[in-house]
Amino acid sequence: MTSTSPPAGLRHLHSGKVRELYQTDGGDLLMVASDRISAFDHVLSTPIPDKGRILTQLSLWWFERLAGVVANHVLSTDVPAELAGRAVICRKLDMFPIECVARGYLAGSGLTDYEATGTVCGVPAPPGLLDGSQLPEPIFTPATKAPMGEHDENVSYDVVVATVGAEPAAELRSLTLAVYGAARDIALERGIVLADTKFEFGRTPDGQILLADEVLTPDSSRFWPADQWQPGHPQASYDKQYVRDWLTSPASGWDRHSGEKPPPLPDDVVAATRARYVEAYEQLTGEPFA
Ligand code: Q0N
Repeated sequence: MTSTSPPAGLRHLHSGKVRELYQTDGGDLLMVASDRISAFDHVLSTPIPDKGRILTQLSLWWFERLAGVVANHVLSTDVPAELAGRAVICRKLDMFPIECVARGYLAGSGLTDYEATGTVCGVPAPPGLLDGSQLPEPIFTPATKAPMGEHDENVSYDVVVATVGAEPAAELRSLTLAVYGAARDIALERGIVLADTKFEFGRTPDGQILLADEVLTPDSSRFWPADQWQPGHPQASYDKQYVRDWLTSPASGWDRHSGEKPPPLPDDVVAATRARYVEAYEQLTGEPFA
């Protein structure tokens, strides 16, 4: 299922790389996950069958498991039949324009920053850490959303304070670290290292801060198989490794720095990638993906 035709009569509110948001007649939102996949900052032309359903169901599982730590924006999964399993009705919130990132391990832009400055996005870190090392304690490394196709920009905590105010900034940091810590413990029990993850929060009219968006999926997080975790080199991506390996191999004929669009994926890469999403779902939840 890959269709992104707008649900009948609903007002389109926001397009992400792989998700669409609509406003319902009642003023709530309909969030629809597609089967699209992105790699190297491109949305690929080949969908991954069931990806939208897998990530939606995984996010719902997490929301339930984390309900004691933070309330969330989900209202219902009662959606039009053609969107079954890959859409949710959620509360329309006043969103904080901040990507709330928690990092427990060194990777990605955190690693790049550490190697250049010895700090991780402005937060001091001890010397001697390697690619993939666990940090002494999880840190909050906020970012602001970049236009599509660009990387999010890491910002200092002071910028968060200047953007949302001191009290909300402290609450966002504290919630981000609390949710990350709870999710990291759950994931590790299932043999998965949750290296880092990104949350979005919004506020209700009465001032309550709720966890929004889709959470703790391979699209918003780095998951590493715990039994293969070994600091000192890049950890294999749980979900997109086959896609990245093929796109950077001579077989694809594509140069990621050419400015050209990536080519369509071969069937075996699609199948292996779908299997990785299913495996992430099943390993985390302990349930078969129906
Ligand atoms: C919403 N995005 C993704 C904030 C926007 N529950 C909600 N209510 C209102 N708006 C949104 C949600 C959700 N989920 C989420 N756009 C609108 C883009 N983010 C980027 C960071 O800043």
